[in-house]
Amino acid sequence: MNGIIFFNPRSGQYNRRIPLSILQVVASIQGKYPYVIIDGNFEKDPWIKIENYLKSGEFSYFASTVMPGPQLKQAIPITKKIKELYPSVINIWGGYFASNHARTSILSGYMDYIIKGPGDYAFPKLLDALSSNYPPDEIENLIYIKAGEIVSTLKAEIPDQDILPPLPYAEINKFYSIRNYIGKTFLGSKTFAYHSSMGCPFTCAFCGIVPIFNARWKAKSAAKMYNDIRHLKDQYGINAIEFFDNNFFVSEKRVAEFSSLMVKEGINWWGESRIDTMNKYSDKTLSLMREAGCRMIFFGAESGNDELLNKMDKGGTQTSKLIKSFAARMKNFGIIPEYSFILGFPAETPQKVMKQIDDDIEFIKEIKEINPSTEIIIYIFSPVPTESSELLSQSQNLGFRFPQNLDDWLEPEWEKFDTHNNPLTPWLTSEMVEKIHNFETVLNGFYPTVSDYKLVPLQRKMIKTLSLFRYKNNIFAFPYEIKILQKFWLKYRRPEVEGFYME
Ligand code: B12
Repeated sequence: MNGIIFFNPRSGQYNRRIPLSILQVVASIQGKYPYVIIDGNFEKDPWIKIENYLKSGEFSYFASTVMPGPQLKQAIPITKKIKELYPSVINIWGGYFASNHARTSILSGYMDYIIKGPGDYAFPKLLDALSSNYPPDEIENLIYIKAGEIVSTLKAEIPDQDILPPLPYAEINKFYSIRNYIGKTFLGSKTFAYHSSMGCPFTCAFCGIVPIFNARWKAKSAAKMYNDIRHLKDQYGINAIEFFDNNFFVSEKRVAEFSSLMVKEGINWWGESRIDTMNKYSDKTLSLMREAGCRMIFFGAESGNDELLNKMDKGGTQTSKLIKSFAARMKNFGIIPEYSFILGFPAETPQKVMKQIDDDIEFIKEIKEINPSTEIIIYIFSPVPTESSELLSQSQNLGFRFPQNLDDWLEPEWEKFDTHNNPLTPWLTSEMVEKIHNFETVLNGFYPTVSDYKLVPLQRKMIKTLSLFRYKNNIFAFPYEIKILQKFWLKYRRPEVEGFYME
């Protein structure tokens, strides 16, 4: 009896992306420990299955992945209940929330160990130590309590991604048909998720991955990726891929090599990049990427305010001028730029906070003038626990504090915080948040996203016509007519919270 219950908490209403976080950890213990997988996205009440497994007495470990936001609503109460009802079971958390809020999490007493960062080596080593009763002190990426003190072991190098064991797709099929995780998006009828690299070479002060990877990045080779994707195509008929990497396009050489391999595969793909990185790509590489199926790329544009870009340590050579010129350049290659903006940064006075918001609204409209096909994603700034950044210290000077108790994260205001929807930071008034949301409504009315492919041309035309006067004249207040149509007629789906619309 040393079975593991792996848990992927529900992450919203619609999400059915394959839980790569869990699958990659499963791969690290494949054949060594018995296990079951529970995906909260497919369970009305996951506790029923979890308790049945626990009652069997065959399971010693509960291992959950925990991202910020909705996943906490299942991860916290279930982990707490296991500790209360099955105290001999060892609870282990991993993932971005557990890593970034390790102290608050481990002090809750609900989990025994936290894996901070990649778990590919740390997790199997921890199980080996626990099942052979030797201390886990030498195991890297580990956080736990010992003699009342929090122990945080050394941070390990990012594993070589090419030598990691293959993901056990056939295994998850035993628990949930893999067909559940393959769906129609605007990219293709059989869209699947793939992760080819860990980390990111940059240290943007608003990004939750920085405290974990500190500007380190490691990736699979183009050949390895291509072979994996060929396998998915042959095995499951995949014709579209969402690359879930934090920064897929770091290396032009890797992307060019991969693209030349993908040219004849008829697979469309999407991934995340930086504007200044990709602006260094040659026209030849950008054309090859398009030919190879690259349809849209997510870019962290963040703001048209150069002072803010500096304050958020965006680094590199990203400026408002480059953000604009790059949007124009992308028109030549038929690849849709998906620009993500963050509004609502702290500033000395409310007037300055509102001016930053107004300026970025104007900047976004300018980008749409330059390249109307640019997709716009809008988030509202919510601080992340970086070691130290001007942005975090300014936020704290203005009174911002993270919850001190794990259960506090279950309060509704903190879920909205995590989803960057309405973070209620001390410098943001409801009037400011409303303005951002109302602008977003009018913008999405005038320029509905291509990713919501269920919209028919007539619907797009009508909502655009209806939004024209407001959009052109910056009349964003109380856009109820657009909201009602988006909600009840279009059932409009924005990609921000749960990814691209998938059927
Ligand atoms: C897929 C994804 C989603 C999917 C859901 C995935 C799911 N689990 O069901 C969707 C689209 C729903 C989603 C939503 C959100 N997401 Co998201 N998401 C991702 C993404 C792109 C990929 C995650 C993944 O599969 N990675 C691949 C795996 C292999 O890597 P990994 O998760 O790091 O796992 C390794 C380690 O972390 C560790 N580990 C992880 N879990 C566990 C568990 C155990 C037991 C152990 C031992 C180890 C372990 O070991 C693994 C192997 O090394 C990441 C970015 C990224 N590249 O990771 C963002 C990311 C996790 N998301 C993020 C955010 C902010 C959100 C949202 C809050 C955004 C929003 N505004 O609403 C929402 C949350 C709302 C919601 N609906 O849940 C942030 C979190 C940053 C932070 N502040 O902590 C990330 C990092 C993106 C970013 N760069 O900012 N997301």
